[in-house]
Amino acid sequence: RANTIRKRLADGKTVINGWLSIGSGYSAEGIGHSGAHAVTVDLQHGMLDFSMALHMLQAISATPAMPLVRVPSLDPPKIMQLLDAGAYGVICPMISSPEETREFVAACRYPPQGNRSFGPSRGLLYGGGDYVAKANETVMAIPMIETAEAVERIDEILDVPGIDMVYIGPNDLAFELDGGVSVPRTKSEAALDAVLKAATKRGIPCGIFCSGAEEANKRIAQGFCLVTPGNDFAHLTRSMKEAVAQLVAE
Ligand code: 3PY
Ligand code: MG
Repeated sequence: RANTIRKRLADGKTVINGWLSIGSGYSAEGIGHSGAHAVTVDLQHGMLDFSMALHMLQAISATPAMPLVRVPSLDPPKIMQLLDAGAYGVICPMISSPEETREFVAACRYPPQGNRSFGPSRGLLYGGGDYVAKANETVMAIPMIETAEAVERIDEILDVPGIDMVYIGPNDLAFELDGGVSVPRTKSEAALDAVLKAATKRGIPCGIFCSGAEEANKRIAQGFCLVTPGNDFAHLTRSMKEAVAQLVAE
């Protein structure tokens, strides 16, 4: 099975990415049918673990969306297990150096390009019989840029072969560069724009987490190729609040 995110990016099209923090196969399946091109199961900040992520990846398989995961940290065995569970791309938080980038990319690739261990499990069920042969060109390695050090070392990071995209965490970056998330984001906004330009110049697509559709549209106009227009919990609670506010009730 081809990774349709790669095709959209190659065609210069935007990728809309759903974001799952609620541990539920049912809601993963619903978000997968929302029209989003990709859906990310978040094992860093989401309220879920590996066994729930497995069910969610199975649920996403029943939809047109491509299954991605965000791992909790740069932990190669965990990354490999989630790839074996059928993730077609891995977003890895807090990547700050070329050394970490190399370790991350290697975990996503079978030898000789990397050191992913053999045991494709569900990757075969989702990907098909040629999964292993094609895995290195199917699976996407997506380091997150969200630390001051990563911004400083962005050229060295982008020089590491095999990066398929970089994904910006604007909130951690605001903590690092502006000293908070509820303060003017002058430095982090300038930094993330510089990262976007550096990546784009090298032909590396750049994605970003957004609070909702309005911000996502601005990021698309800014030049981002993949946007996450808010997570599942935000959408659920926002629309319930709107419904409650509309009710005519004593
Ligand atoms: C951040 O904004 O730091 C993120 O990691 C978004 O998920
Ligand atoms: Mg973050």
